[in-house]
Formats: sequence, C-alpha cells, structure tokens
Amino acid sequence: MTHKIHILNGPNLNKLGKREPEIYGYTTLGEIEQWCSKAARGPLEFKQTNHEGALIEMIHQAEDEADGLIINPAGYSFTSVGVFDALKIVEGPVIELHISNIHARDALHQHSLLSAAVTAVICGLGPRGYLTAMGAMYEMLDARG
Ligand code: DHK
Repeated sequence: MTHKIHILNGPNLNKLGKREPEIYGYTTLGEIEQWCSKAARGPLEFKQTNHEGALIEMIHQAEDEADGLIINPAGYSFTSVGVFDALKIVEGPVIELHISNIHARDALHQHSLLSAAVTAVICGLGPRGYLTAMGAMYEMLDARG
C-alpha cells in the first residue's frame, strides 16, 4: 500500500553534522533525507525551517495533503503553543521524533509540550530514528487500511 508522508524538521536541524555532534552525531540533514527517500513506500515530503510560523503552515499543509506526519520540532518542542495547536488539528497519525533522548538531557530539553498532541514519540535512537519513525508510520497507516 502506498502512503504519503510528510517529515518536518524545526530550527537548527539544518546544522546537523556540525552542531553539537556529541549529542546529535555527524550525520547531516541531507544524508538523513537521502535515507528517508530510499525508505519511502510512496510520496515523501521532507522539509526544514527555522521559523515557527512556517512550521505551523507546513503542519497545516501536511493535514491537507499527507496520510501521516513525522515531526522533529527541535527547540519548539519546549516553547510553542502555536505548534501544539496546529498538531491538534491533524487527524492522521503524528509521530514526534527527537534524535537525542530528551528525557536524559538538561531541564530545558526534558519536557516536550507537544507530546500530548501527537500519536507517538520516538527519541534517543540517533539519526536512524527517522527510519524507525517511517517504519512505525507505515505500520500504523497499513493497519488503518
Ligand atoms: C533537537 C533539538 O534541536 C533540540 O532542541 C531538542 C532535538 C532535541 C533532537 O534530539 O532531535 O531538544
């Protein structure tokens, strides 16, 4: 079965590979996008923005166009009621994804406001977590028929 997935990435993830590699590793966002494109079982949109309003509009677009949404909201996980409200609008499955294990991090990065608005949360698997999230998303969408 083919399913259309949108994968959205929030602020500073365009700097993966050189940003705090001891936390996020050396893989770039471009490399992650290539892995995801190869793993896709249907149309895939893979996007990144450093702007909160743009991320909210991307969520609205996913709600209109995608069967499922995977989002790494990055820093907005801890601050954004606007992103929370946008995620509540999405009817299909939403996976919140973090490269790092946010629960094992400093107090600022421990509590995602957004987790209460999503279907599932994956964190701490490193960049490969994107592929885990895609597999889980396809399973959920297949189960829906
Ligand atoms: C990425 C970020 O930019 C941080 O703000 C989050 C998340 C964690 C990640 O692990 O992918 O705390």
